[in-house]
Amino acid sequence: MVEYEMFYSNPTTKAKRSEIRELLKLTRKPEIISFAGGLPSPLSFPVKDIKEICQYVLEKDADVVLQYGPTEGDMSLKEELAKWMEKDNIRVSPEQILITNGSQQGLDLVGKIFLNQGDIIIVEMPTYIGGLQAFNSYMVRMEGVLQDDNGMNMDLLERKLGELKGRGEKPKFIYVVPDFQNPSGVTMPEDRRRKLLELASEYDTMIIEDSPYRELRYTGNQPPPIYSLDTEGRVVSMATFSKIFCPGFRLAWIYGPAPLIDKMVMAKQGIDLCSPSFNQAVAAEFMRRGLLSKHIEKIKEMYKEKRQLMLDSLEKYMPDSVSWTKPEGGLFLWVKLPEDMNTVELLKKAIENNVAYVIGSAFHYDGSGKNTMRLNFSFPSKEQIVEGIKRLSEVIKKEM
Ligand code: PMP
Ligand code: G9A
Repeated sequence: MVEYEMFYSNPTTKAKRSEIRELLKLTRKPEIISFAGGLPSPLSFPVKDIKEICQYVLEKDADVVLQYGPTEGDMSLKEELAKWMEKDNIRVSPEQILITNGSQQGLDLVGKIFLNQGDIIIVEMPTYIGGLQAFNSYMVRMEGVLQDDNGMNMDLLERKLGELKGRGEKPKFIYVVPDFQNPSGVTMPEDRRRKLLELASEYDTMIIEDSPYRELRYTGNQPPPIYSLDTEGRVVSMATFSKIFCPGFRLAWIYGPAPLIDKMVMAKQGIDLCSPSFNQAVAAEFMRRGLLSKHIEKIKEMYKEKRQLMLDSLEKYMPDSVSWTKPEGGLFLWVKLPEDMNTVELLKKAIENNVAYVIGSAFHYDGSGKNTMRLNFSFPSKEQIVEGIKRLSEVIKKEM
């Protein structure tokens, strides 16, 4: 027998499975009501338009759309994206955009161009599990900064940066999900975004702004993207088609200072040569026809109702000692149980009762947050939201 362990690289030896990806297998069972995965509602997929556009691009451009494409991404898609982002005061040339296979690849590319083993990065507590997984594969040291209802706490960040400086260390970057964060659902207001930029400048570090949910605002006003406030070239940002179109296309884009995008292009060449030409052509045509903004309006209507229903159901069924965030957009909210409760233990019971969530500790680089959980409200139907929250509340009450 071959002892494979002897051959593995250090990152592979250290690697852990994603709790979400594992849970997704389980929640495919039809009897389980899943608040786990961050999946769009399948009812939101614009199937008819996609069918028609597939036919159109094949008839018009089969020789191009079925061929390899440039690593940088399809120019007509990048032009559409540059135009699209102008509404948020983001001014980028197509050369500053790289098309990726989901933002998940963007996170890996950021890791590839910036991270050496042992480097320090700063993450939110809690933060997106896929970010932790991507950056952990570069064997970095993570430092966490707690969030409050307005995202990463800037006083704590300042203290952390000061502490690190005192030890002669500088983080490579600060990773934030500023809009309807995954997992907490909270949004960073403009003054915090400005403070974050100020601190990044003072301590000479970079900011990675990961924003898959910005377009999905159901109430309140949108603060400007961090990228749009940056005057020094310290921000690399990413956005994705996954939550506003369909994740099965695996299409996203990363944008930032041209020299950094150029390094990421080289890194991507060694990974997959290019993102799928066909998917890019369909997405570009979807945008060209003005369908993306119409589609977003439609899904916002859908998710706005679901969010409200989940908030109302929590209010109605949860015991008083349980609290949760009230996100103004996105796909998630974050539930806190009393300190002495453990959502890892509770998950087995929840699943026995046919309801699932993601344990909060999965979103903490240090495994803390044992009394927290993330709930998704976009994927379940309205009936499932009410019934699932009822089931979950019963499981929690029994455990108290
Ligand atoms: N970043 C964040 C914060 C996310 O929530 C997700 C998806 N859940 C991703 C990145 C990856 O998305 P995708 O690869 O589908 O674009
Ligand atoms: O891993 C996936 O399927 C994407 C969803 C991410 C999430 O649930 O945060």
